[in-house]
Amino acid sequence: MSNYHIKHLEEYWQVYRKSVRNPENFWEEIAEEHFLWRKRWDKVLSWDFSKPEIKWFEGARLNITENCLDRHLAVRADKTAILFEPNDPAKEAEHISYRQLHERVCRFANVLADQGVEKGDRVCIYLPMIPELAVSLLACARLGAVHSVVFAGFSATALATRINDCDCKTVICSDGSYRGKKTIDLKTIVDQALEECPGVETSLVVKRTGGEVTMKEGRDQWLQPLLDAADARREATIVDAEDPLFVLYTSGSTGKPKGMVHTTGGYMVYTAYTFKNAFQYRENDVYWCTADIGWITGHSYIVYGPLANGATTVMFEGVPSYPDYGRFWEIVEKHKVTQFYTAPTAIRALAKENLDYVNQHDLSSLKVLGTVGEPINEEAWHWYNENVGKKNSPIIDTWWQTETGGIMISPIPYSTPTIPTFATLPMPGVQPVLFDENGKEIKGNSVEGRLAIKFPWPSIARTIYGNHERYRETYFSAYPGTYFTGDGALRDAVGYYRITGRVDDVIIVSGHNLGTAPIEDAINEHPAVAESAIVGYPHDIKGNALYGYVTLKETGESRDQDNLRKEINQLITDRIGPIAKLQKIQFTTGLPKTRSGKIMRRILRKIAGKDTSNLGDISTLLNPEVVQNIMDESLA
Ligand code: 6R9
Repeated sequence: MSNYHIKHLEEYWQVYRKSVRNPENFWEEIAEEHFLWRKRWDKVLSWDFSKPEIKWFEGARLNITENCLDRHLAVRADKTAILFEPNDPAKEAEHISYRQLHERVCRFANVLADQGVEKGDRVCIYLPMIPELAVSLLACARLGAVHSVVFAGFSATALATRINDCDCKTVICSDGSYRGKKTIDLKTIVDQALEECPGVETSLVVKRTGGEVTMKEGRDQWLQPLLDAADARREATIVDAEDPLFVLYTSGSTGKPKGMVHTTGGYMVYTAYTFKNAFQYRENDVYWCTADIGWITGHSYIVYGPLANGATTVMFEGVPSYPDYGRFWEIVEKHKVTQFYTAPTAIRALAKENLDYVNQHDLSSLKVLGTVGEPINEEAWHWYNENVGKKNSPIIDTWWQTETGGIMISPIPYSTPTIPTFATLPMPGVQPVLFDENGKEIKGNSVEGRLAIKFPWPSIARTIYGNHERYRETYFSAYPGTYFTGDGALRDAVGYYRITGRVDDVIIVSGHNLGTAPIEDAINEHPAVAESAIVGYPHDIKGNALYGYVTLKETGESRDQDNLRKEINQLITDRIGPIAKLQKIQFTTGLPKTRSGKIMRRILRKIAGKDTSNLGDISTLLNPEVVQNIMDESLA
């Protein structure tokens, strides 16, 4: 167990040095000691970042659900695996034990198998944060089927694109969902999406709200009767370590979303190891991550990482503001939560409210506080530290990505001294490097550059579904021989990392990655729009908000601009989802462009952020006069 649980900084450095000296040995020891393999690997790692090709634990055979469920039955069958806290605070929380979860997963897997789902098939899951969501991921994994979860806030068009991109024949959805006071009619969104998805043969519908739905004959079936009739046992399908476990979409700076493919063995080892260490997880802890399972954070740190460790993982259906802004803290108190993991945007939103919402609750059970998704600003960090942690719970600012599968840079709580806004030190086995704009590595400390990783770790995504060339181009071409993250970072005098934000056209709004290109495409569909450009600008709660510059085909004098703004945001809501709506829309007579026709977003970003004192070099602009017009009419 020695290298599984890090207990102090000196030990961190020992483990880290060892992990970098010989990563294969390091991960092999962990894989050997802590997991159930049906067959041992022939080779720990083979890799070539130029192809790119990465294989961990090649030749090994396993099923991840045996690791997350079956093996716990002998030692903790009656322990709560999932603690489900419903949207409605008046309703009882549901404690699902390992035994019960195992049974529910087996039944669900049998239902999927009856519907013809086989190893390797992709299954789309579009569900709210209810236990069936976690169960459906595991049921797919039980069969060796590949889940593709789509966050249930995405629109019908966005859902259809994702279903078609990885050819799902089966969709798991619900009639509706509860979010605070609202009830959302999810089935109608699915029905709309499926009109564009000729390949979908079956949809299984979970009854959650009891709202009225239309069930399409021959395609849609209620899930519950099928579960009731299914056998409660199901042998796990044994797969190769490098067989895909899931596809999860993330925004790119251009083009359609990228279906990141994660495989089984390495993903399991890395998420389990990082869960245990980054959260200093112990057997009787109650761990809560507030993310949605529709994002990577939920996959790795609500489902797989915690369950592989036999942990109790809280799943919360609702929102932080319902019935009031004390909901998170009420849940922490009620379930005596020990590790709490959330996003900076949630912290900022709660910090705006009356402190009584926090102080009314006993938060003394907390031992570790985590954040993820975007850089945390200093003010939010201090608020979290003082009011939630009472300066007694270390904050782990965890940096990672959908592509990395697990936490890459993070303090080890109670070992690594923390500094606000610093993600601090790499996890064992992770080798960060910084590059300058000319592609030269920046060595030494007190430096800033673009963040890349120079050696594979077990949970790195292996490809983009159906587009390996795009995978190579996006991540392995900028700095040959390394994985490029798309983020900027600085390394301080002692070697701590601080992530400074995206260096590409991805904008992080309330922790959600949004590519500018698909939003601009949606806007440009409006018949009155000639052209548009989206940039991010600083926002108190969301971190960044979206500012859209839109030029119209005819000058807008005669048009009702407010109405146009509404129509544009409606188009974005329909094509992508409400998370991508623009906070501000400015109609302009033109967009600043280089002679080669590229929009100079750098300038637009400065204007949107009210930072116009130094616009930098605008001499390469084809139309410098529009810059003054845009500034004069700026909404900022
Ligand atoms: C896990 C997750 C990835 C992007 C990433 C970076 C930003 C995530 C961060 C952070 C600063 C942190 N990001 N964690 N930036 N500090 N602790 O969020 O995955 O949705 O793919 O987003 O989020 O810019 O590149 P994903």
